[in-house]
Amino acid sequence: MKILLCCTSIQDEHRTEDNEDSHYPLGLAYLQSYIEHHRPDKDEFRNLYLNNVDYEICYREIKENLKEMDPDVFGISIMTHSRVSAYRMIEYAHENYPNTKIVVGGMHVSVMWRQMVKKYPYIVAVRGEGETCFHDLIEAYDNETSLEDVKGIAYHNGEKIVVTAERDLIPDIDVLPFPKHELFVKEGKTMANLLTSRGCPYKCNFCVLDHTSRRKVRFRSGENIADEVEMLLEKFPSINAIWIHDDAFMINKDRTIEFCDAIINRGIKTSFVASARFRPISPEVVRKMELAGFCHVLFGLESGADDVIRGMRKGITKQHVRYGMSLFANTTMRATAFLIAGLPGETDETIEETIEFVQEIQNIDYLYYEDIGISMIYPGTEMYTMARATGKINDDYWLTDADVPYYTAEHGGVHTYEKLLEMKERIEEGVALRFMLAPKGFLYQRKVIPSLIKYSLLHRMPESINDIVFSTLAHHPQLLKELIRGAIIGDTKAEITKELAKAFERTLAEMVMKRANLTSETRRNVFISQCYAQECADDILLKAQKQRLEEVIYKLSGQDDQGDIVYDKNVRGPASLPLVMRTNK
Ligand code: B12
Ligand code: SF4
Repeated sequence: MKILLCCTSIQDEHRTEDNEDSHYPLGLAYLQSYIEHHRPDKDEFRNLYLNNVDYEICYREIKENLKEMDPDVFGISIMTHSRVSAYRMIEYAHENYPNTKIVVGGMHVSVMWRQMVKKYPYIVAVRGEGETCFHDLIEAYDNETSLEDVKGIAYHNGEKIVVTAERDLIPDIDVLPFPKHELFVKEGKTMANLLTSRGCPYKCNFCVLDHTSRRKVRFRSGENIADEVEMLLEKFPSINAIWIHDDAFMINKDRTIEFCDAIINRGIKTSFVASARFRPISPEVVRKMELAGFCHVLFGLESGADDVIRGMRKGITKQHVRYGMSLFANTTMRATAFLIAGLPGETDETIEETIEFVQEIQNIDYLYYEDIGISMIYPGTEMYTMARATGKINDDYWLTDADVPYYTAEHGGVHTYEKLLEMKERIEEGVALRFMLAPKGFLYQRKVIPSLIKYSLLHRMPESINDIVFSTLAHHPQLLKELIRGAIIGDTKAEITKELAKAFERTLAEMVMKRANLTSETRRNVFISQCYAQECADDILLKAQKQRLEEVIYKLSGQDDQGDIVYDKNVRGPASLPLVMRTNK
């Protein structure tokens, strides 16, 4: 069969710009590899990753591929943020390719399948995990057998919506063939994505993940994951980091250790990044992760206010966070956090509590926020149920082309959008920008300078930051001219933003040194070299990890059993640069 798979544009302001070296849809990569594995040489595939391109490009790509391929099956992966572009393509395919079967799946469909089949009675919706279901569906199409026997789907039979029996989750996910990374990992790409487990036992009030995994956690074995990692590094030599996208990567300590051990024992040398929870955590887990090459862990903190944390049901307390951060403070790994402004229970006081708490944590180990979101309502979440109970939003909302709504009073939340934005900006200023003018904060946050500038030109920023942007522009009239030109024609060249970022950084660095009283030549030089070191952080991190692994391998080989590798906090470099110390000997 000819199968065209795709995911479509995410709504404008949530799109990331670079599609080339970004994350990619493992779900689609898993679907294709599963079918190719179980129906060898039977099908012809095309698989398009279009989340991060604008609507016009997305539509053009899909139309061209439909035309060239004239597929038997057109499958679309849909997130709530990409549903509108998906709707357009469903309509287009139905109108222009009436013989093509349209199948939809993904997070949004797993929740809203009934409404979708009602809206488009000619589609088939796959509910939840897709590999075995999509396979059985393709078989049914190929053999022209009834869809009624395909568990886990919903469709319209001309009279009514048919909902087939629920499909069991794949019990042992080690049996799945590795996802087809090569569809999305092109030459020169530096980051690959990986799933080591599926599912999360929690149900945070803003999260929708239980709809695909039903709160059951399934782990891959350490050896099976290590096989995939080895394959990735061998096949794509440009990769220097692997990003783990599990729903709850560190949820089981023994399992995390098993995974790390498999990586360490095989001497695999790469960096890992993972999203994670602050609980469960232990010194041993953290130590093993560091030895395995983890360089960055992104925690879901969301709020630093007791009431909001309790309300979101993440199962963590501030004490867990303090403990987790103290374990990271002695390592070379960077820990950052996601924060959300405006979750249920948010008030001016809880915002202050969050700022105070993050500042407290920053004294344990500098915690930079990964993103400060404004709480949004996704169907299938507890927040949506709360909002729906007010009568201000209902299931029909998702059938319209309206943007995914923020949790505002207008949609059943509490605050206005302006208030939520103000809350977000207060957190931003309290936990980040205020520190931007202190040496430590500056070093940590240099990577955000380009977005800071963009943001500063578009939004209200703390005076100090705006002043620096404007004084930088005043000293660089050519850049200012280019910026104005770019704004007029709606196309600012990337080099201009980069150059401006550099100039801004120099002005900012001067200001930081002045404020921190780094006046002597020596102190200035130390700071400047710290900035330089930060620029080389990735390189240094990789080298340090290599060195560390060599030590581990040395230790594992039995020649050295006299003590642990420990890191001396006092000799850590600026911005958490790894200075590996051997002690205990
Ligand atoms: C990697 C990732 C991305 C990537 C790639 C997206 C993609 N298309 O896969 C990118 C970076 C583009 C992305 C973007 C966003 N993401 Co995202 N992302 C993820 C993440 C962490 C992993 C996705 C993944 O690989 N899952 C594993 C695979 C195996 O599962 P799957 O994709 O669901 O696919 C399976 C089934 O759903 C089904 N299936 C899927 N598609 C199809 C299609 C067909 C035809 C069939 C039959 C079956 C099928 O079969 C697959 C195999 O079992 C998930 C969280 C998670 N753990 O799922 C969030 C998640 C999908 N993202 C989410 C969100 C909200 C976003 C944003 C829109 C956030 C925002 N507010 O800005 C952003 C966009 C902006 C930005 N700045 O990046 C939400 C989606 C919620 C929703 N209701 O849609 C999730 C669930 C996170 C969460 N906990 O809320 N994301
Ligand atoms: S812990 Fe993470 S994955 Fe689990 S429910 Fe909460 S936000 Fe979702």
